[in-house]
Amino acid sequence: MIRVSPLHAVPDLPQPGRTLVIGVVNVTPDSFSDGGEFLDPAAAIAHGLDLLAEGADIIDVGGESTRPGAIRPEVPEELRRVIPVVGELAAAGACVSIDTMRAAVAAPAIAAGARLVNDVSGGKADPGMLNLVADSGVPFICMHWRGHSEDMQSKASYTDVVSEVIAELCTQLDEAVGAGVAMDKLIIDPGLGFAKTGEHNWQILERLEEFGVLKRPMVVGVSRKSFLGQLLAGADGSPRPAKQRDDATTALTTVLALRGVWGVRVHSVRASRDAIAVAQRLLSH
Ligand code: PMM
Repeated sequence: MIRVSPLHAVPDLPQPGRTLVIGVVNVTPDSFSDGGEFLDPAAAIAHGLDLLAEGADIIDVGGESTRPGAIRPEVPEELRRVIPVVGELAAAGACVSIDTMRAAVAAPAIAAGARLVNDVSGGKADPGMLNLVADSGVPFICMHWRGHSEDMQSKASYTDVVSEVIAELCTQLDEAVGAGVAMDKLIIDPGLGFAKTGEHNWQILERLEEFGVLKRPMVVGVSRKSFLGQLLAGADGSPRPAKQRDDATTALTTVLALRGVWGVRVHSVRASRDAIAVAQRLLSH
């Protein structure tokens, strides 16, 4: 079996000895699969508690949609969306991750109890982010990123997507370490769908073990993404709707767990836990 890298333990985060499940709570009006459902903080908190009960190891709370073409919220609006949700879920005992590209959101989120920063720009969108992460000492998900959602798909151009994403991630990791972030707190993410076509995503998934050269634990987010909608398109060519992509997400979760990824970021937590249990059983001998 080809493995990405051993299941690293990341300090200060859960260490269940299997691939972690990161449950998604999007407190946004416009995320592609659940936009508007959890914009009310009370609904978002209830959803986070449901995901916790289903077995999520980490709850990832985000207030900015990153769907292609999305318009960014102002900082006060992003704060209004996420801070009460982070605070309540942390108080309920959840390990909470804050999904933001802004230091001005990450800092109060950490103060409210977030234990991990998930920055889809990997520190590139906000010059203050890496210093904040270094100073606060929390682990950091460093995702491959080429630009904001409004025009990122125009940057989906590669000669060899896998080697270029690895090289660019390597630069992003160097920047983080240069800013003072401890190497053992860094988690990588290839950023599927971010400045990448469906074909690019599949090539990355096929060659995931090449990311082992970076020697960091890896998170992968495939859940309900549009390349699965394309794969499962109907006879008329129309993509499968986002909410009907969970079975394919679960199939990929099994593959990712067999390859030893550190974490999967998913909307459907129980199904992912089941898939990981199957993979774990197969890996145990
Ligand atoms: N994808 C989305 C949002 N945040 N974070 C990480 N680390 N990796 C991802 O792939 C990722 C992310 C977009 O998906 P959503 O709108 O369903 O949350």
